[in-house]
Order: sequence, then C-alpha cells, then structure tokens
Amino acid sequence: MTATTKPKAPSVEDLAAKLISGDRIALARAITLIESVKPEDQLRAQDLLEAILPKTGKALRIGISGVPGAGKSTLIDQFGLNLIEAGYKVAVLAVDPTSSRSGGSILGDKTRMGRLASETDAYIRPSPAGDSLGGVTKTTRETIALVEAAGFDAVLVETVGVGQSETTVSKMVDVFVVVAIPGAGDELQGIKRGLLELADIIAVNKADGDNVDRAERAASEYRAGLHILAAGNPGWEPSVLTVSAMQNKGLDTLLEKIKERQEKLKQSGALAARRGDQAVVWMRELFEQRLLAAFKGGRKAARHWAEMEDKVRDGEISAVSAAAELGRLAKIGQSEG
Ligand SMILES: Nc1nc2c(ncn2[C@@H]2O[C@H](COP(=O)(O)OP(=O)(O)O)[C@@H](O)[C@H]2O)c(=O)[nH]1
Ligand SMILES: [Mg+2]
Repeated sequence: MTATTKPKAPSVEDLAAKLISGDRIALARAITLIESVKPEDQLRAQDLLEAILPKTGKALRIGISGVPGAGKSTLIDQFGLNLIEAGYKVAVLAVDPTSSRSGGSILGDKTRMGRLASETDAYIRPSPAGDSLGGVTKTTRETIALVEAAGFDAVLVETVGVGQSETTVSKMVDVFVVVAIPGAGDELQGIKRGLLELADIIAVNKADGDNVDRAERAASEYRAGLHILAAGNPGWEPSVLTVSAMQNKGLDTLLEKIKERQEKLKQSGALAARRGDQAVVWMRELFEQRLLAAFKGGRKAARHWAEMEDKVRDGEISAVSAAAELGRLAKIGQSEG
C-alpha cells in the first residue's frame, strides 16, 4: 500500500469485536457506518448488525415523548444519572434542538443533558432535527442494537410529539413514557388522544414550587381520562405519576414503575412477543423501503411514477387505480379479484 492510499476501513469483524468490548470510537464508527447511504457501506452495516445480533436485546428500552418544552431532556438528564447510580449504563438517542450539526456549542448544551453527557457510563447520540422526524431517524432501531451490543443496558429514546414519530418510537421500545405538563383547563385537550393511547406511563412533570397542586390535579384528570380510554383496550393499564425533573422528585417512582412493568412483561412472555413483533414490523418496513427504492430506481418506472403523480393530482385517475397500475408495471403484488 502506498502512502497516498486511504487508510483501509477496519474489517467488520474487528469493528464488531471492538464494539462489543465497549470501545466508544468503534461505537461511533459503527453508527456512522449504519447511517451511511453508500451501497458498499450498507452491505458492511448489514454484516455488522448480523455479527452483533447475539449481543443485542438485553437493554431496558424506554421511549420518552411529549411536546417541546415538557421537560423531556431535563428529565432524561436526571433520570439517566439516577439509572447510572442504580448500576445501569445509559445510552440516549436524543433530539438535538439546534437544526444543524455545526454551531460550536458542546453536546451537553445542545441537548440539555450536560451532566449526563460528562458521565463515563453514558453515551448520548443527538439526532439533528434536520435529519430526523421528531428525533427519530431511519436508523434509530439499528442504533439501539449497536448501543446494546456495546454494553448499554438502558436505552432512552427521546422524541418530540410531531407526526408519526411517537408511533414509530413506541414500536421500538419496551416502555413508552409520555412527559406531560400541567396546563390550564381541560388537561386531556393538551395532549393528543393518539399519544395518550400509546402511553404506558404518563409523568406529569414540573410538579414543583407553585405548580404542585396543578400537577396533582392534572394527574387526576389524566387518570380519569385514561380510565375511560382503557375500557376499550383490555390489558392496557398505564400509570400516571407526578414528577419534577428539575428537583429529582418522583423519578425513583418512575424507575420502579418501569422496572415493575418490565418484570411483569418478562414473566408473562409478553416482552419476548412484543420484541418479536417489533422485529417483524421492522423487517416489513425495510423491505417496503427497498421495494420502493428499487422500483423508483428503474428509469421506466420512474417515468411512470411521475406520470401517475400528475394524473392523480389532476384527478384524472384515482389513487387506488394509479397504485394498482404502478404495481402491475412493476409486477408486484397483484391480488386477483
Ligand atoms: N419548574 C420546572 N421546570 C422544568 C422542569 N423540567 C424542565 N423544566 C424547564 O422546562 C424547559 C424545557 O425543558 P427541556 O428539558 O428542554 O424540554 P424538552 O423540550 O421536552 O426536552 C426548560 O426551561 C427547563 O428548565 C421541572 O421539573 N420543573
Ligand atoms: Mg429536548
């Protein structure tokens, strides 16, 4: 090899071994690899994920959602420290409120997780808002697998309540925590019903200072509302508690509830079933992405795609027929009748 040759990328086996030994540089490299869109990197990423598969699945996977300003990041910072104190190694996939990778501020400032960021038993991976939907990227699931293989046994995924991001995250985690805040008037209006239905635990935050009573009232209203919602959802019994992320109040109860729930799910076999189902959904989504990419990648198909889009937009053809026609052209999934 000459001096001008680019240094060879480490082999997948090397990378996997280093990652599993807990090497942070290897972890960062691995994440960069799975995020890469280059076809050759994607093949290596696949091999890497296959190699680490036996080392995944051991973490407590927690989703943290709620409107911007609810205190998710503040809560994760404190809760993460508590988890470390309880013996966990904590990985956080966080929303980065600054819109670009540049800006010069240090990680802790950007994510409001300054204290956690300086812990050796913590790893924080911010997703720039520009690249993600509410903090969720296409590779969030893969990243969870990587941090698990690197030995992190608590994974916190922060998501902002926008679009489909909560639903997506709820399909990746074991426990979905919604951080709510006491507001004025009808509490249940302040949170979308869809989000409420995903919640395993609702933590009414900012229960401190003058806010304690309002937080308690909000919690009661959530309990009442959930009671009604739960009538149509057998087996779904979310808990509601009040916390103060800032004053580290109620977070011990939050951890207890999470662990209790996880233990119950494990004992009943529901955890394995849930994760199995999640893996199947993941496979289906990846396959659909591939199918679509392959289809649109073909020149002929791409031309028809644009044509169909125009026709659908102008009302010349229904979306249903257009999709069927495109499917016929691509020779995919023609069901008879
Ligand atoms: N009083 C009080 N303020 C809080 C608490 N948690 C967060 N905040 C404040 O709420 C604002 C938004 O917090 P942040 O964690 O960035 O919210 P996020 O957008 O949900 O991640 C900040 O000004 C925090 O200092 C809390 O428990 N009590
Ligand atoms: Mg935040």
